[in-house]
Amino acid sequence: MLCIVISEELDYFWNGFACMTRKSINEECEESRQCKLSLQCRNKKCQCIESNYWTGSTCAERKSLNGTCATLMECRDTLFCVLSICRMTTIFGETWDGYSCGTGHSFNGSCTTAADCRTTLSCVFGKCTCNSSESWNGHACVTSPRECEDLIISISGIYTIYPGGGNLAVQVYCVVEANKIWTVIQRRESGSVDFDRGWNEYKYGFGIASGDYWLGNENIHIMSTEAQHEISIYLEVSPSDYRYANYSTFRLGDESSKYSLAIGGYRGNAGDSMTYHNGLMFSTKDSDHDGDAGRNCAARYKGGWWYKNCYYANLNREDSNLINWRNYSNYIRKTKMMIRRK
Ligand SMILES: [Ca+2]
Repeated sequence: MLCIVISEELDYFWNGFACMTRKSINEECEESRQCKLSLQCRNKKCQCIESNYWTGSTCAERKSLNGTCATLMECRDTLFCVLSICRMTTIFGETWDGYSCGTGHSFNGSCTTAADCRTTLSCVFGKCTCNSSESWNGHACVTSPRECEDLIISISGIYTIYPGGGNLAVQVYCVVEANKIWTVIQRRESGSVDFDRGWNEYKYGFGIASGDYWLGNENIHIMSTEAQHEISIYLEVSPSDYRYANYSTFRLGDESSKYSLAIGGYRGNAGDSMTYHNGLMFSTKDSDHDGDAGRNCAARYKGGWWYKNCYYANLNREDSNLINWRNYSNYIRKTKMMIRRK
């Protein structure tokens, strides 16, 4: 266990039995933690991500137009290292679009036909744009990632997804854990975002992907009805006291159903506090669809949720800083709700 504590982050990783040396560029791998930091395991080899090059000891960002360079490798694709500067080719008509050299206008540039646009772009209503199932990643149109699982990633972090494959870009936190990629729909860690919000804010989402947020009932509905999803709920009282509740079924109805919840198939070590909420409608302080005729549960506990009379679990509760999970604790400090396709 010593290598985990002392130098897991540096040159070694724990393979379940022993400390193993992290692998270098182009060495064979099965997952990214086997590779040296800054390398990712892609096509079973430790590699730099596409926009980077290997310096001999680490991955570094390729230089943009007019950046200093020693070799061609250090310049972005389509640039050449000439007299120690990354320069454009001299092919007539090429321009720099902020990412690479090429002919034609970049994304959102004006056009009459697709020939006026960079490759992969179409000309729609006089503007260079991607077709509806694709999105612009800064240099090309690519199939829109509908949720985190569609991204080619090996590190947890903030990424852009397009729920339902539409044009609406949403920043989201993706968790990569044990070879599974999850889309975080709810996160409370810093306590800096107020969860006592109204119907429309819960509908469209609030907060920030780098901190606390609610992804939005509309996005969650779209994602969870496109394909069958499971959910993993993380609950933390303190760094040494945390639990999981996983459910093999998770789906949110549309707005006309008041984003009603379908959840079931519990497993975990937090106890099952969500099955109580199965089949219930979402309520907010300004839109009461709970199972309690005498009061407005969302107003009482300050947070939107699938209330009945009123709850067993209440992870959006703002009242008195008491985030609740009946079978575990009333003093939860951090929560994360994340989903993936089954
Ligand atoms: Ca009520």
